[in-house]
Amino acid sequence: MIIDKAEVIVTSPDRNFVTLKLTTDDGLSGLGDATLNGRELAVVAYLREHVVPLLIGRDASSIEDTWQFLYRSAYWRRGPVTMAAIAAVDVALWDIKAKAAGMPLYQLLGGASRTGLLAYGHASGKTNDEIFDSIRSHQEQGYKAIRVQSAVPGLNSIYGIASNATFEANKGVRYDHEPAQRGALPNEEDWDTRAYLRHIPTVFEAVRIEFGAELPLLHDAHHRLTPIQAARLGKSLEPYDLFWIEDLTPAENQEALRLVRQHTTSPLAIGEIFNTVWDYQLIIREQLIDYERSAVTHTGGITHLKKVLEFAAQYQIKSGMHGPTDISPVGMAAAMHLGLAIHNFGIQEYMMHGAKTDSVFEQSFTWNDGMLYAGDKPGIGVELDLDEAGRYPYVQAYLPYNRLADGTVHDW
Ligand code: KDG
Ligand code: MG
Repeated sequence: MIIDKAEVIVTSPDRNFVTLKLTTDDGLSGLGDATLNGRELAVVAYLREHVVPLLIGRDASSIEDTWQFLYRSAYWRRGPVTMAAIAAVDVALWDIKAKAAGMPLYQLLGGASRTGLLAYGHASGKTNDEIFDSIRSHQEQGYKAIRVQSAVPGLNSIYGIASNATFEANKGVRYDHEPAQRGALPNEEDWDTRAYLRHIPTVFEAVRIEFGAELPLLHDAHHRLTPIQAARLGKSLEPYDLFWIEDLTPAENQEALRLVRQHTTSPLAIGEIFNTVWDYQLIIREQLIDYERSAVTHTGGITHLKKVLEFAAQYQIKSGMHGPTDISPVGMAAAMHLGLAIHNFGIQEYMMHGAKTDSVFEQSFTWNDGMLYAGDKPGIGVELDLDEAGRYPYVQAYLPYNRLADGTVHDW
C-alpha cells in the first residue's frame, strides 16, 4: 500500500472546506479534513508545499510512523496550521487502513463502546421567545441536548446568534449560523461583560421555567471572561444545572481555570482551539475541566486525539468534540468513529450541514432521535464528489471580532 497520489481539494459549498485525498497504488483512497476556519489557505499551502511531496512513495499502512515523522521532522511543532495538516494525513491513512481491512474505522480503534452518540445542537435568539422557538425547533429535529446563546440587551450584534432560519427538505428548519462570514473583512461586533453577566442567568432561569429540569443545556462563553468574571458566571448558573459552560477564559492560560474551579461546581469544557496534549497537561492533571473540546480535525487526527482522550480518561474527564459546520463531514465522521470507540465519550457537538455541502460529501453516518450513528461502511464512510466540489470555488471568509464601547479589541 504505497501512497501514489495526494490531492488537496478546496471547495466552498455552504462554506469553505479543505480536504486531503490520498490514493494508494492498489487503488484505495482515504479522506482527511484540514479545514481551519478563516485561515483555510494557510493549511492548503502547508499541505501542498511541504507535506504532499513527503507522502508520495510512503507506506500508507505506517500511520504512527507517518504521524511522528510529520510532527518531529518539521522541527516547528504544534500550532493550528501544522496540526490540521497532520490531522488530515492521519485521518486519510486511517480511512485507507479501515477500507483495506473491510471494516468501519471504529472497529480498528477497539470496537464500539456504545450504540450511538448523544449530540447537542445550537439554539439561540435575540429574545427569550426567539430562544424558546429555536429550542423547540431543535427538539423537533430530535436534539436531546441543546446549547443556548442569547443576545444581550444594549449590544448590537453578538457572536453565536443565528441570523435567520431556513427550511431544508429532510432537515426541517435549519438555523443558519455560520461561524465565518464570507467577505473581504471580518464583521465587527460589540461586547460588554457586565451586561452579559447580568443577562445570561435570567435567560437560563426563563429556559428552565419553560422547558423544565430535565433538558441538558449548554452554554459557550467564547473565551471572553477574566477568571473572576468566569467564576461569577459559573456560580450564577449553578441553579440551572448546566451540562457544561464552555471556553470561559482565554484558552492560552490553563492556570486561569484553577481560580474558576475554586468558586463553582458548574461543569467546565474547553479545548476547541487546543491542538496538542501539551495544551491540556495542567488542566487534565489537576482535573480543572470536565469535558475536552478538541476536534480530530485540529488536534493531529485520530492518532493524537485518542492519546489525549485516554490521558483525560484517567482523570474522569470526558470528550465533547467540537462539531460546528466548519468541521467538514469528513471531520465529523472521524469524530464519530473515535467517539464510538473510546470509553470516556461525553457528548458530540453537531450542527447540521446544508444541502450543498451534503451534495459534495456523500455521507453514511446517520442522525436519529438525538443520536449520531457512524455506520458500518468500511473506512470513515464519507466520499467526496470531485465534480460537485469543483462547482464551489473558495470564497474569502473571516470569523467576526469584538470591540468594547471605547474601541478596544476584545476576545470574542
Ligand atoms: O471556527 C470557530 C467556530 O467553529 C467556533 O467559534 C464555534 O465556538 C464554537 C463552537 O463551540 O462550536
Ligand atoms: Mg465553542
